[in-house]
Amino acid sequence: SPNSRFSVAPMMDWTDRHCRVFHRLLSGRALLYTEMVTTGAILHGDREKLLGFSPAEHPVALQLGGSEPSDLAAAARIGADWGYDEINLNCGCPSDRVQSGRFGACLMAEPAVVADAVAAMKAAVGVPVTVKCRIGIDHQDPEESLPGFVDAVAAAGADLVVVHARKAWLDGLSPKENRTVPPLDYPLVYRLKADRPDLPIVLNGGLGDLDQATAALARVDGVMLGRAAYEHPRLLAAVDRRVFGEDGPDADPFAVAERMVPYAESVVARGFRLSNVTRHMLGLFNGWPGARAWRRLLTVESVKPGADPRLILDALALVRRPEPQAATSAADAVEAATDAAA
Ligand code: FMN
Repeated sequence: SPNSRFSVAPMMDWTDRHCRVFHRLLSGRALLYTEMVTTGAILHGDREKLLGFSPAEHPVALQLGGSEPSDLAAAARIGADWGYDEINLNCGCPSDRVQSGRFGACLMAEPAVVADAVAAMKAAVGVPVTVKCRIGIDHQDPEESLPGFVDAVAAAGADLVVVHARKAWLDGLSPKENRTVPPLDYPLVYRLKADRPDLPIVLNGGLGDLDQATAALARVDGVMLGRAAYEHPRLLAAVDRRVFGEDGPDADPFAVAERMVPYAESVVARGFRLSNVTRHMLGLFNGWPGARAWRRLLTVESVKPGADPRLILDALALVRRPEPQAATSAADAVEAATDAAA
């Protein structure tokens, strides 16, 4: 979709529906991904809990974990029926639990299996079907294996491929180490794109801010940011203007926080703790005076049973917008350093 030019990555435990509502208030255009949901969970589990989301989150892509084509087709159809705008297949996640079910990054070694799965998903839904992968795993030589993998899934009908530009080393590294230790190789992804003008390719991995993201957009069709977007959500406020060329002011972080109050009220009214919503908002004011007090008040108070969503306004009163000319002042540097140490 045109929104693929900028997306927020699928992240387990992070990009849940509450996080996505928050991110959507910061950017109207970014494509938002769910956490990975396994086919087994969708076929046998509590679908409202696994798949329920708010209309305000659109456009939103459902990421599936699995490898059995008929299960993936059935799960994709259920996802499309729930209103997801895209169905994505996870071929990049390295965790053990995931390997044992034969899905995630280990599928990089089985392009034919992935191609069958993509073909089955395409036959089942009308929305785009996409794949998220690594450049390779373990012993593979990505120069050699990645083009074959990508061409196989494209031939099977994949509408777009997201490439996390590092290998996954399935022996011996934790999932977290697998997001930092294997080196990034952007040039390989750029060449992959240059050789396939008709296949949309999205670059993911290590993009730390919008300067890096927009620079990469000269070479690929889209960028996907994970940790930087989650940890520094204010960067999303400039995406509509800087990536999508829209006129109008960037979303104001104070206004976004205020708009989260009625949303949090609806969540709390359904019996959930306020912290389910506020935990995603802790980084909103990183680098601004009061950011640490904001973070601390929300962290300590919103986990308490019965915490009132108006706590967000109390926390907001502790934050100050930096003076424009003082954006990189010594006071901010101290605040940022204090936050980093906290
Ligand atoms: N990738 C997936 O494809 N599916 C997931 O469910 C998933 N969960 C993640 C959870 C966390 C907490 C993090 C940090 C990453 C996860 N990833 C997952 C990987 C990200 O989607 C992304 O590929 C990776 O973090 C690299 O991008 P980044 O450097 O912009 O963060």
